[in-house]
Amino acid sequence: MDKLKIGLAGTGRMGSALVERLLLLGHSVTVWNRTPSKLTALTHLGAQVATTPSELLNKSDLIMTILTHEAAIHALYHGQDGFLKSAAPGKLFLEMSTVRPRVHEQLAPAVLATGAAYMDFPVGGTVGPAKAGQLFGLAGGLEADFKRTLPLLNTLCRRVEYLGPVGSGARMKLAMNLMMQICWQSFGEALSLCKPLQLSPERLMDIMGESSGMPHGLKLRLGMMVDALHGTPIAPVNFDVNSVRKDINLMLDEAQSMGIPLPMAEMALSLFDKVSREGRGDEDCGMLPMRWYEHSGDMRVSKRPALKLFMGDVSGNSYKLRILMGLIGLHYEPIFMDFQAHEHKKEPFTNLNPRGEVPVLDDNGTVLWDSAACLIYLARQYGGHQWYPSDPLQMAQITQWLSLAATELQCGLQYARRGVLRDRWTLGPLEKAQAFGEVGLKAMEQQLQNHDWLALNRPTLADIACFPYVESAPEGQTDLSAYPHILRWLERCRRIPNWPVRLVPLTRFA
Ligand SMILES: N[C@@H](CCC(=O)N[C@@H](CS)C(=O)NCC(=O)O)C(=O)O
Repeated sequence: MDKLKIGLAGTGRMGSALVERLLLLGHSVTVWNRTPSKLTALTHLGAQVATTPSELLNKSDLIMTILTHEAAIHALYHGQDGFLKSAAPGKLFLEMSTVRPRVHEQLAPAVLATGAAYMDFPVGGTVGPAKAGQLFGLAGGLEADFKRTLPLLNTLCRRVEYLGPVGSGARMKLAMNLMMQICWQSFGEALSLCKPLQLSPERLMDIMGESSGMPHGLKLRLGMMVDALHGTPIAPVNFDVNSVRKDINLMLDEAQSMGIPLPMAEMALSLFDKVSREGRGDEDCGMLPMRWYEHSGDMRVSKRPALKLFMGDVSGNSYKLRILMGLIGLHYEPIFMDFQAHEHKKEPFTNLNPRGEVPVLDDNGTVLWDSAACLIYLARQYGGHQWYPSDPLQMAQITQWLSLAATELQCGLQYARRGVLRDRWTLGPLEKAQAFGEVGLKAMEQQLQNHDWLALNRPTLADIACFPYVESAPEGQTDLSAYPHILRWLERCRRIPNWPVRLVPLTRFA
């Protein structure tokens, strides 16, 4: 194959590996990077340096660009010294960044107007395969351009696919990466199920490697995973956590524009986001399953700092959180607010909750207020799928009752109770509060006529959130004897193992 004058802009990990490969193949390679200091190592290998993108264009027949995001591509092509500033007849651009298809669809016409040709050509595979010419190339553009470039592409890739017009390669790349990116977490979860087996890292990876669910990319890294389990972090970093987050965001944006939900990708993103928030965004994404495995002790009793619950002893909203934490078995430090001294209406408490109300939850510095918000957080973070599953319909069915607990039960039953016990009439006289509370009770009674639990067919956050103010309704002079199904439901709830009782005995008004 003829040696070509090739320019490459964007000498990150992948760009540099490609330059190494091209030089090895004997091509004349000119490089440009926004940060010129990153070019030194490549010049030692024989690459020439261009000081501007337009200089790179002048020195090359084929220009490869591989950048981290859309804004960088825009600047490179449209910027002051960018590629689009001069005519480029006969040249060919190969845009290899992982971006959404529309980035290519928008850029291609501007490139064609300069007389050059344009293809999107993202690749599967990371640094190792790039250096060894073992990538998987995904091409979009004119078929004629693809055919004339194929000899070169074949020297970079173990397989090359032409997928259709400009943007098609990018679409396939997002789809392929989606499967890879969600596998990290499932691998970690699978490993954590094996923990009681106490296998050596070598044996564990050897057996796991035989699973038909093991993706190719992960299989290639099993050796590194063994090292990681022995305490050696994966290095050099091939694909970092923040790059994964960027990719999943692109997938989700693309899917949204097509009206398609991607629930698995969404869940994977939230887990990668969490890792990044912990300051580990630069780590190789392969560390994610390793850490999941290592730290997947029993979440309820691990040595993590205890949760803090700012609460009141007669507070029904605090009681909701106590119930859930009791059922999950979560340890927490109770911090009782001095309501007589109005501690909850002053700093420093109002810095935690500007509403000046309990409950407030502090999970190792993450502060949340509002009982419903705290219930959802605790259920999802520590309670598995039992209390608030991630299925959209089931979530909504439970949330209906969280809403009823926060409106009719709180502003009806609770305000009646507070008026009677404290002579504090928040939204009007007793009868008004009682009447509003009865709207909630009637809805519950109707549901419980045919169901044991308020939502789904098992106890969930719905039951936990509604319990406290229904149980204490007699304190607000609401007689529950007209609601036999509710009374039986209260008993059913109390019989759930570890269901905590109220801190202050019920005062019965009847
Ligand atoms: N929507 C809030 C309501 C919280 C609330 O009303 N808390 C009461 C105790 S149960 C409180 O702190 N009241 C103090 C006050 O209003 O002075 C939630 O669900 O957490």
